[in-house]
Amino acid sequence: MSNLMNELAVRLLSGDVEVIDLTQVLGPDTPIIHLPEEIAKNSAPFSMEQISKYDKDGPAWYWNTMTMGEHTGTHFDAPIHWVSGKDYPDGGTDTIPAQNLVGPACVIDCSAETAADPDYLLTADGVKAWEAENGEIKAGSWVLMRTDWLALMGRDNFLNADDTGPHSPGPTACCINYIIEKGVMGWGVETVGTDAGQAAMFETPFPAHSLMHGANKYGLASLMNLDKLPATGSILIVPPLKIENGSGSPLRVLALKAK
Ligand code: 23J
Ligand code: MN
Repeated sequence: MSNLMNELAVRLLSGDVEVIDLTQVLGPDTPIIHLPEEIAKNSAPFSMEQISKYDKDGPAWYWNTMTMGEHTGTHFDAPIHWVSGKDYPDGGTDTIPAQNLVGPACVIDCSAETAADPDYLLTADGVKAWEAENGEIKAGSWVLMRTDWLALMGRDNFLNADDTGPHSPGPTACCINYIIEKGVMGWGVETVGTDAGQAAMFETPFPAHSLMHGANKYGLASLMNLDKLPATGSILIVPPLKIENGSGSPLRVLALKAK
């Protein structure tokens, strides 16, 4: 085992193991979800207030106070985020076992389908087709849906909303049930939330939220750079802030990948 860590250290230092950043910049222009005002309250956008900048308020230091919702930008969804996961004693950002926050990634490329149809839904059959090419999804893996969404829509049209609501890709309920059966750790996407834009209207509303969190599993939203990862073989590092009783948190998402 010590050989393994030594080898990893050598390969990180030589650049044979690359660190890929899957995180969007977090700032006032970071896209956030917008829920219909009639049904729900919305989250505060990101803002920052300067405390000092090497000036009279702090002569040698620069720092800020930040305000934002837990589900802002590239962020982690904990099981207690959803009512279906509310009773898991290890389902909050402070109680999730650290061992669950580093693990292998399976990247399913849905970029062509999404470019053709922004409401594209990944099905269980789509996942099975990926497995036929790349091998079975192993228990403990993260499943990541690559859509190249930021490059396709830009920050300004990230929600892609019209009078019929937001239009962005996501999973079907069958897809989520299938990966839960496989024993996955979590589900990650490049869109604003883990569910499709139209998921409020599904027969099982918000399946990535209700089913995943109901099974004590995790979500990642607003990822980017999934096009830089191989279909299998990368390791994801996804620790949310240790917020007491937190439902989620912005985070830096990193992946390790052999060159
Ligand atoms: C609250 C209500 C509905 C949704 C969400 C949050 C998210 O997408 C989220 O960031 O978890 S769909
Ligand atoms: Mn969220």
